[in-house]
Amino acid sequence: MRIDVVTIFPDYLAPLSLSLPGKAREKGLLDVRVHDLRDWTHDRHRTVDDTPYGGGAGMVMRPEPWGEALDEVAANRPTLVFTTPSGEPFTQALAKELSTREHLVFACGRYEGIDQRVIEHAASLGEVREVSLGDYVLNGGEVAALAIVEAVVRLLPGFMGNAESLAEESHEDGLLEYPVYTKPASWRGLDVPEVLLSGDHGRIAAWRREQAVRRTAQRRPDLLAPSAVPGGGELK
Ligand code: 6GU
Repeated sequence: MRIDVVTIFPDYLAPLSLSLPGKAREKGLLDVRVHDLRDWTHDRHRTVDDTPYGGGAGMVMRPEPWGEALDEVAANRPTLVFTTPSGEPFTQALAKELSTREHLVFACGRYEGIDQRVIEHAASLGEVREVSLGDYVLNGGEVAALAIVEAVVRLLPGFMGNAESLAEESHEDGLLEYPVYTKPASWRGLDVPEVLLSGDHGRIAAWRREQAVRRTAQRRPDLLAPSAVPGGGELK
């Protein structure tokens, strides 16, 4: 997989060469490149933003540098991911979808966002996804791009050693994961649930399922309820 990230804070993306993505790079599964949007400006001050038409607070990212950057970086029909709090929510399902792509280009928005014509133009370069990490506001899309890359890269075939550890995770079956324990069996007066020491794999599986459902009902009832959200509330 090839990943390009365009940002005005390339240093923010330094963790991409560490940890999980770093491992995938070493294995030759992944080629990540980070680009400074200002390299596609032509004025002395390397300007990337201006005031919004129609008025209002904050600054909007100008279309010209983005247009030139994306034309260059997105030459071979990639999927283009614009990170924005007004995007579709990032989910494990979307991570899986993105993990099937040959080339991802991340465009990290800052300020109040990118001139909408850039997103329109990007649709002529490849598939466009506007993606949000969740219902809260970050200063920019860089942290979102980091999170998305990490979630996607660990799904690349040949990346994770243990396919089972992927299958058992939170969200893989539409439920949060059950609580986990390791040795010692008793610690500061707190005991590991007896069933987990029983060696009875049927009982253990049933207990884990029940715990997962209980935890999901408590913390994420939206995942259990048949809901108004398209595709929401189903268990796989
Ligand atoms: Cl992708 N960007 C920003 N700026 N804030 C966010 C976000 C993205 N996702 C959640 N909050």
